[in-house]
Amino acid sequence: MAKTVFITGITGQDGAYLAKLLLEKGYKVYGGYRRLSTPNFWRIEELAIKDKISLLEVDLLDSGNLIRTLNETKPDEVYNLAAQSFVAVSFEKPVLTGQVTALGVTNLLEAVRIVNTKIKLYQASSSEMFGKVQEIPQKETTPFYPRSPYAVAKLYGHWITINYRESFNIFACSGILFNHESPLRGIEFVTRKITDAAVRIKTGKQDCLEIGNLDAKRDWGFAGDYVRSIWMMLQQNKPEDFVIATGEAHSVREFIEQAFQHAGFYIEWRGTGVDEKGIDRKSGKVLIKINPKFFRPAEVEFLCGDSSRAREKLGWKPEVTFSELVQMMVQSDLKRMEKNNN
Ligand code: NDP
Ligand code: GDR
Repeated sequence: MAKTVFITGITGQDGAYLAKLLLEKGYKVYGGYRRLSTPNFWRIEELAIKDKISLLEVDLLDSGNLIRTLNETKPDEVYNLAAQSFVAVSFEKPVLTGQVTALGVTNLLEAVRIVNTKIKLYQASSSEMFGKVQEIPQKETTPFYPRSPYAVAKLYGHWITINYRESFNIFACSGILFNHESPLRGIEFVTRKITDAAVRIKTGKQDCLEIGNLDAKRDWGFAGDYVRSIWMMLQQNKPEDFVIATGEAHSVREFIEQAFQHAGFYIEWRGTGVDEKGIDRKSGKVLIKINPKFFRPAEVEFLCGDSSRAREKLGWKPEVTFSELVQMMVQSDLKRMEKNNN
């Protein structure tokens, strides 16, 4: 019989890719979205799956709403992808971030505990929990050192998931996913901000890109590859936590250089610190400027994961390389620009 799944955060990047994957696998998919004055379904529309998903208004902050949702949908698997997921905003809205990204997980776990402890649950943990890294590369046993209210909230979500697994025998897994990007990435995150700007500058719609810390390094993978891993985690015989990463770290600077190259610009760097600028070699124009407003009160300088456990036990590996990812994102933004002319 076809399995049923309930996904929180269906309007986000991972929600869209995961729903597509599970529909292809024959699941009946319920997707939870927050009520907004203007619906935010562009990702599931872009993947042409909106009509195949049963969409439900669900908020992680409302426990009764979650209990009723699980009672009505009777899922075999629940994927908790909803969160206040933007690290920079978490410094401005630390309480809201804690309510949604931390306590929201407990609300959902309680709903599982009350409705049916046989439901399998996935919790979206994050490499941000490693923060000021205590070991290179980071793996499941690396000690955590969160550096933002977001990361602190995710750490709570991570441990409460483990606690419910140990206390109530719930099949709950936590995936410690490193950064994963795609053409569906939110524009506020650095990769999509860069690819969107490169295309806008190329088409004369923007003068330059204002950016924060150029030297932060991340282990960037492709979201399509990463949602495969989270489904695999729930198909195991016993619940376990996994690090998911490519094992390669690249800087924001490198991401800019490659993205701008795909848009036809060769960036040369001049100056230092906040005065550093990225200049187009051909025209001499300044295309990249530093704006300290994009610096974080506490930064995560370097993340690079070791996903050996997932590769061995799940048989997972990433398919898309860093260069392919950058190219895919620029090309998709170019296409969007041509289509919408904006
Ligand atoms: P997005 O920011 O794209 O999506 C987050 C989703 O959460 C959106 O659908 C958002 O709804 C929803 N949401 C926010 N608040 C609530 C709430 N109170 N109740 C219900 N839904 C809510 O994130 P991603 O898809 O990139 O990430 C998915 C999950 O994985 C997140 O938990 C994120 O923290 C985590 N993660 C992501 C990584 C990445 O690199 N992408 C890496 C590691 C972890 P709306 O559209 O209305 O805002
Ligand atoms: P991150 O992603 O904080 O790693 O969290 P983000 O793309 O926001 O930042 C990555 C790095 O780039 C630096 N940076 C900038 N970031 C943004 N957004 N805007 C800028 O202008 C800019 N300039 C430099 C940042 O300082 C940082 O070092 C993402 C989210 O998806 C989380 O939800 C997830 O848990 C982690 O990835 C893994």
